[in-house]
Amino acid sequence: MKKFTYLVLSTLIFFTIFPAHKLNAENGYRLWLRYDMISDTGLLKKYRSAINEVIFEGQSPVLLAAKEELQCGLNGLLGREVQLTSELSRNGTIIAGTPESSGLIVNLNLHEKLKDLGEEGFLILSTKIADKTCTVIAANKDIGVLYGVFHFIRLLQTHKDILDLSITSKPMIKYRLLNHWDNLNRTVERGYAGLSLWEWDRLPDTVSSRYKDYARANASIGINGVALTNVNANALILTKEYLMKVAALADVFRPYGIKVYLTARFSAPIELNKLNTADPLDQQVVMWWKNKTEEIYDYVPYFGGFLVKANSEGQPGPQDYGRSHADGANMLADALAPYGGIVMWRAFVYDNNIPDDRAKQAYNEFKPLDGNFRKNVLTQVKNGPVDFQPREPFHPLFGAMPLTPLMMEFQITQEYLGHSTHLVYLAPLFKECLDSDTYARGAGSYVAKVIDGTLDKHQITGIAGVSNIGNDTNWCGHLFGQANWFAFGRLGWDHRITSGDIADDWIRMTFTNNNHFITTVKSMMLATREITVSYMTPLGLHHIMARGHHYGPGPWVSRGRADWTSVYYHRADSAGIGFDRTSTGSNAISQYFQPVAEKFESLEACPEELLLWFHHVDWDFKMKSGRTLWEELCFKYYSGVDSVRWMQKTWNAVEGEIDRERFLQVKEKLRVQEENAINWRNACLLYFQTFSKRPIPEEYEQPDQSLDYYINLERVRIPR
Ligand code: BDP
Repeated sequence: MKKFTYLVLSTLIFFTIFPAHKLNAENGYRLWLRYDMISDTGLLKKYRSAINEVIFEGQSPVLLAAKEELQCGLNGLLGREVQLTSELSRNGTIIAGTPESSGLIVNLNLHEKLKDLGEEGFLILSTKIADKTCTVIAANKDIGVLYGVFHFIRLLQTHKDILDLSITSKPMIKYRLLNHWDNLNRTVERGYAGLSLWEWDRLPDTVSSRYKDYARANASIGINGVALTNVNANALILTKEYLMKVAALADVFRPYGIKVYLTARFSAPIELNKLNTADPLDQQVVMWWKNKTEEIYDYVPYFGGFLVKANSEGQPGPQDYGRSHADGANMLADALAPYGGIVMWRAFVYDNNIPDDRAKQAYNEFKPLDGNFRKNVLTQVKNGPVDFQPREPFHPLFGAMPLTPLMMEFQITQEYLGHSTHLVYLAPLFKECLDSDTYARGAGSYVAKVIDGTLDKHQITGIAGVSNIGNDTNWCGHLFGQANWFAFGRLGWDHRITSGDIADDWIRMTFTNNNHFITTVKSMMLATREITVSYMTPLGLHHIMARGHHYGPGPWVSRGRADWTSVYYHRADSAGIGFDRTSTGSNAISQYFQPVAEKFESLEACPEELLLWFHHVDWDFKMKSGRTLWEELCFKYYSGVDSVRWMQKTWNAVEGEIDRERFLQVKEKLRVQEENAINWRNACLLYFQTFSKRPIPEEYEQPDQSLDYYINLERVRIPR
């Protein structure tokens, strides 16, 4: 008995000193939504005197979620219970709501200010009402209030001034989705963060509390849709049993403004109901999808629509019946239209049987279809013409289909960028594409303007990111993978924000507001994408990763279907290296508008970072640096490795400025990243050297293993 009392007492004392949430607080689970008390006492005092009470009327699920978040954020950050009240009686009152939900807000006559903010926008205003200082978070619709609340909390988390606010904000893109490539058996295609979050076997009876945290995280960065399932789709997701599970998830997401989308396997009518065709012009098939769609909306009234990969990499599609992508997309679009649903039809199509350059195939197939799609169809285009490489030029379809809304598809999961082991901040990659000028309607026709609809006046617009999320405690496998999820959401809301500003917010919210930490880590993050390009695929090289898993180097991959090999892409020979896509080669360059095409065509004008993407270049070609191409290649690979070592030093310099747990997690990953970068460098240079027949300049540390060693490593390596 004595022993028992002792145990209870000691447990009690333990948990008083270390509250439960603190115990596992720094394992990364909380992402950027960490609401610990502000440690800067001066600032805390300021905030405390500025925020006394909250008036938050309204009972809709979205408003209740917003209220809960605001309370939770304020209580945590201010380290005291913030009073909820219904009467305005004190200075420092936060008033949140819409003109419909809140009597105070309706009386403020915000009509003028709200009128351009649409359904999701919000305003945050410091003002005086009846002589009391107030902060108003107002929106036209409930969901705008939730977004406003998250914005306001972010201001506190990032230590911004909150006394004189006049903020209006609304998303630049309408559909902002995560695409989960999650299979029903919970494996995740190209997922490196554990299993799928969706516990299909337990749903709908057991609804994990994690789903709500996932929804909160998404809403906090403006994501308003999730495609739950792999684009390589399984028709079973469309059965009643699974739809009930989907409905349970949709119910959790709905208060956070998040719609659920499903991937539609084109042959589902055959597989599920034994129809003898899936021909999109067959009336039985048309009816099947109409009925199926109706059934889905019965279970999931807040359903968003279908994401489709068809006639690509072996997936079924309309071309199996001699029909076009437009025929297929339109058939689904007609089924969804009565409910306001959309079709996201992917343009990622290519066929090994077509001898043409793979980089050209999507354009060749889709451009002629411009104008043939229904109004509720978006064509979802990957950022580059091949496949999510560390660097690609922008996809030539951007700007080339003025009558069709094109949706951006980025890959957040790092399939070709070191999985969840390498620290690569992707905002600069996303921005590089969005900020590219297509010249489609003259100078200033940026990819971003194609995507946000302003270039060709499209109302429905979209952006998708292939998720890097799994059931690992820290969600993304690598703590810095969280920054890529965060950056994707923020850019979907407003693509004008800089990579640096996004990193700044993320670091402050995720780690600390300590200036030394922020400047040090931010400078590292901003450099990482270029560093990775340098040790993986410098100067426009691409798709030279190991076969299948794409983790390490595999420039020697040569067997099997041509467009899945590395030799197809780098084309190294005794004369030089690179894929000639100029008019003397595959002429992929002709798919770009002028003067972009002209620039890419010219060996002199082509940006060096894309040189080998577009040109087959002599080993002795003089680069801008004065080095030959071979020397430049060596220089890039070596500087890539050196830079990873710099990243390690940079990270070591912030030791002690954050919790040990997360510090060590990152440090360990950086160690592996250095090891991998050396492998990349040595493997690629030794392999390309068999063609160039030139030495690795002697000032560099020489590879200590043979090419065979690296080739063997590729075969045995199981990526972490
Ligand atoms: C490639 C991936 C493959 C995907 C495909 C796609 O290797 O797993 O299914 O893209 O986007 O990058 O459909």
